Amino acid sequence: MSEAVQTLEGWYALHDFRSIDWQSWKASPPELREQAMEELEQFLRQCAQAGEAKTGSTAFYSIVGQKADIVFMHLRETLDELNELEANFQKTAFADFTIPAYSYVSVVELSSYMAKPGTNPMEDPEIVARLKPQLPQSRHICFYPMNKKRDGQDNWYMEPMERRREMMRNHGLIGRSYAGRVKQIITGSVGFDDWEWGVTLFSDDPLVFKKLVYEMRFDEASARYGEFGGFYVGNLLDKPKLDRLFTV
Ligand code: 76R
Repeated sequence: MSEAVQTLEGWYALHDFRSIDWQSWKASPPELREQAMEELEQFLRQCAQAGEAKTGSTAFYSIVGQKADIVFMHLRETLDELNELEANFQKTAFADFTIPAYSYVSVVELSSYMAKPGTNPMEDPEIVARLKPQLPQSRHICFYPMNKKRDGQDNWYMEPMERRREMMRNHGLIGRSYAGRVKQIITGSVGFDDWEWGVTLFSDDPLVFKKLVYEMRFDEASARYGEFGGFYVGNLLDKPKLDRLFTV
């Protein structure tokens, strides 16, 4: 049996994708729409409080294309809190105008392929900050789930530790060449959701997503072993954009 890599886990993650029921939105009276927007903003303010208290973080983006219209990405200390957030949102008047489109449950994960031996990673403030990250307010988000292949000769989980470490080193080198232009959050979802990892990228330039993901396709860890689900890409929903989006 190949040796399993040790992983460190941080905050639990929920990516909650919704579509807007535009027909109902356009047909509803202005007072109801106003009430809905107020309750959405109140929900977002509650979410922001977790960030201020450093007990979590929430990002809110619009999604381009027909897979969904908006996404909340929540990071919290427990799965229970994620459940509560889901319910709190459902209780808002705004939620009545949304249709669930997709969701993803995972936990922020760092693997130890590159860990320095003999050190306690939980004593390293940099590592703790990566396990409990404040989500950036970058202009764009990109999310997709992925697996490492288990198919005949191409079985990641049968590769010896040293081979996987070597491949992850090369993967990390490509990633690092994008430092400052992209922030990546890898969340593990084995046992939680339909794929093995969620990949969430933040950048001010959407072309960085395309170039990074493309370059990685040529790297063995992705070229031989990467299997990918649907890609979701979108734009930061700040207050002016939010108002513009829902004005009819
Ligand atoms: O933690 C580290 O920084 C060490 C290096 C590293 C690991 C162990 C690293 C760096 N990643 C690691 C693990 Mn990654 N990553 C992805 C994708 O589209 C694709 O082909 C792959 C999707 C991207 C875009 C990306 C970006 N990474 C992982 C794992 C877990 C594998 C396992 O445990 O078996 C997955 C699934 C994964 C996928 N990675 C980086 C990046 C970037 C930008 C970096 C550099 C980070 C930095 O140094 O700041």
